[in-house]
Amino acid sequence: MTAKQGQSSSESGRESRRESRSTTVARLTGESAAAICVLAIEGPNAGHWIDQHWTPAQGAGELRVDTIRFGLLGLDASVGESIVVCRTSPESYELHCHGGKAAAAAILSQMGKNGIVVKSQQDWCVDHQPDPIVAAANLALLSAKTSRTARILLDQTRGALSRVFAEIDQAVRVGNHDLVRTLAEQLRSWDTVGRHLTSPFEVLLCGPPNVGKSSLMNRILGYQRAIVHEHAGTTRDLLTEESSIEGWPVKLHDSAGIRESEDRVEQVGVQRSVQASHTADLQLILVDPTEGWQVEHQKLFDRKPDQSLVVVTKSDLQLNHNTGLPECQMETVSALTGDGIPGLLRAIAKRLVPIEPPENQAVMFTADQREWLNKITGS
Ligand SMILES: Nc1nc2c(ncn2[C@@H]2O[C@H](COP(=O)(O)OP(=O)(O)OP(=O)(O)O)[C@@H](O)[C@H]2O)c(=O)[nH]1
Ligand SMILES: [Mg+2]
Repeated sequence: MTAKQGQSSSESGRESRRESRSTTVARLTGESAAAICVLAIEGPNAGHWIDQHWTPAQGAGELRVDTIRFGLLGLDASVGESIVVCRTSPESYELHCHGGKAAAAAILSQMGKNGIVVKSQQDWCVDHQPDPIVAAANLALLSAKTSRTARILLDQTRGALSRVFAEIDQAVRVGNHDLVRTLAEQLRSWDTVGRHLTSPFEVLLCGPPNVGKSSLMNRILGYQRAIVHEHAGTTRDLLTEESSIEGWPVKLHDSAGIRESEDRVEQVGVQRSVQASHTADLQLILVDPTEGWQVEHQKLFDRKPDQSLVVVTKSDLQLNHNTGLPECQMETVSALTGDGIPGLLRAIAKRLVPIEPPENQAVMFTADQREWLNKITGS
């Protein structure tokens, strides 16, 4: 197995490379709605299809390579879409259309009816990028949620991981085991952040009832997502919302307050809170200063001390009944006034990503890549 095989390569992608004389199209921009969507069309019939369906706003005649022109795409008598067409080579064009889902879907559907092969982004990336790691990075970039994660993936599109994989491959061939071990260790040190470049960190707000979990969730999100009430046991289920903290993608979970209860529904809610505590990347254990540190706090903390951050809430009440708190990093906040929230967000980010990968750092970002490294290093 070679370094390049340390990446998922699409069989169908290779298949489509063989049918090189058909005319193909793919959406290059992400699936979500945006201002602009870019479609790439290439092959012997690309120019003919554009001539048939698109009228430039000014001038006539052939669109020269490396020129861009605005015009109207007419798919049927009633629909006219303003499109910028860019001819990138004799047989390839980019169409820049409205970024809503409907515009691109209508154009792709029409092209499909006209015999043009509509490809997935994955197949397009594989076809146009000989390095499968770079192709995977291009794909991953489409689902990056924040500019911080996109920056790290961009480094991989420029070959950062490919270079280190090739170095490891070479070191294995010549039997330089020390170098293999060193490079593998360096790569694995970025594993946590690598696993979250395309999927968010899971952050749980937990603790006994009424400590202010839902209020803090709302304050972090900036709107009233969860019901807040003085009645203890208000939240019964896990409430999940995606957001970003200091540029890292997170899934925030508000949970039912953990306590002994006779109420069957509340018991299920509590079980879900405990389960979520097992899987969270970080649990914020909330302490109400009027109640202090309780046995439920201790149980949560003992389960995963390295992935816990203690947060004393309701600082506006200016009470100090925080006896028995563990000796650990602690943040103090008021969801009511917003006091301490910026510091809490910084602390969360620091716990999730203690050190940000520097520029051009190789970072593995798929399970295939981690598997390849395990195999080649025999671990
Ligand atoms: N003074 C003050 N009161 C707060 C603060 N945060 C929450 N509260 C109050 O504490 C009570 C409980 O708040 P919630 O956010 O519902 O607490 P919870 O932990 O989600 O409660 P359960 O869902 O019942 O487990 C409400 O009356 C809130 O208004 C705060 O920062 N300051
Ligand atoms: Mg609640």
